[in-house]
Amino acid sequence: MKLAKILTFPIIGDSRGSLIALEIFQDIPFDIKRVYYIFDTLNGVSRGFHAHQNLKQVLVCVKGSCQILLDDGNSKDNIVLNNPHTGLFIEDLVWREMHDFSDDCVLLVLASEHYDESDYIRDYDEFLKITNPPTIHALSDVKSKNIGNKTRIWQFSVVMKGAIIGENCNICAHTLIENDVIIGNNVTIKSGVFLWDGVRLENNVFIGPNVSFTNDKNPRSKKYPPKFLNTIVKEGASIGANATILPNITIGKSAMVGAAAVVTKDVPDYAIVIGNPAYIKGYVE
Ligand code: T46
Repeated sequence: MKLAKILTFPIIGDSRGSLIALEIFQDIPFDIKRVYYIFDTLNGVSRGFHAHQNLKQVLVCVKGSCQILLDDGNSKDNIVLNNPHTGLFIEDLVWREMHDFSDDCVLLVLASEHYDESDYIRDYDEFLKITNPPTIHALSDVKSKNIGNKTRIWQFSVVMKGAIIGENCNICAHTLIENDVIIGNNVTIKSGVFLWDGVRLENNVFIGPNVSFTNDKNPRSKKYPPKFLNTIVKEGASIGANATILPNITIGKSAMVGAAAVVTKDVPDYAIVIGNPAYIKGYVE
């Protein structure tokens, strides 16, 4: 979707010159409560760097030129405003930056609300949180507040309070994530996977369906080790369906664990392991 909504205003011209009239709800798609203009901007200065929660505006460069960057948190658009008959309509929750003002630039702004500093979102990370919140299915039980932007958590998943999950992850239905678990960005966890205390998944890791993690070498009912052993899956590694990963193991960067493999020792970076016990069959390119 193109972010820039361009309005073209009719020019009423005669032998004396030109005139443009802007009427509410005819040329401007909202009730105008405020008008301001930006001019004499110093060379090399940029402005804006914020979004609004509830404010619609039309920007018209009535003299000179400037460049406007729009960003809705997912895509960006760059628009050059350089004439008085073009308006740029900016809706709520769009990050805007104004660059490259010409010396003679006069930027007229028509606004739908009175000035209200509390309506500004001036922090870009906060803006991304608002525009790209995690999607948490109503049928999941998610207690953690540490879940990154754009992450999706599906039905019948349980995520405990202490778990930390990065951005843009996909946590499929029927998964369990305990407290002492850290998951990076862009991680995929397929259904039937339980991540016990001590599991660490770095960015871009793929965990196939029903992969079994473990965190205790001598499990006995109601007897707990002082600390559960860590399992570390390094950046970009993939683990195939039904593989079993014994405790205290590191799976190296971009390594590939075959389906149903039983991993009993560390897997080097880029190694492909298969079988029970898993052995190195080769290396990924
Ligand atoms: C926007 C872009 C396109 C007021 O007191 N009343 C006002 O109506 C405005 C717009 C600003 N101010 C004060 C607030 C600041 O102390 O003027 C100062 C400069 O404002 P700001 O730094 O927000 O200016 P820009 O050029 O970065 O942004 C302005 C608008 O504020 C904003 O809503 O979308 O132009």
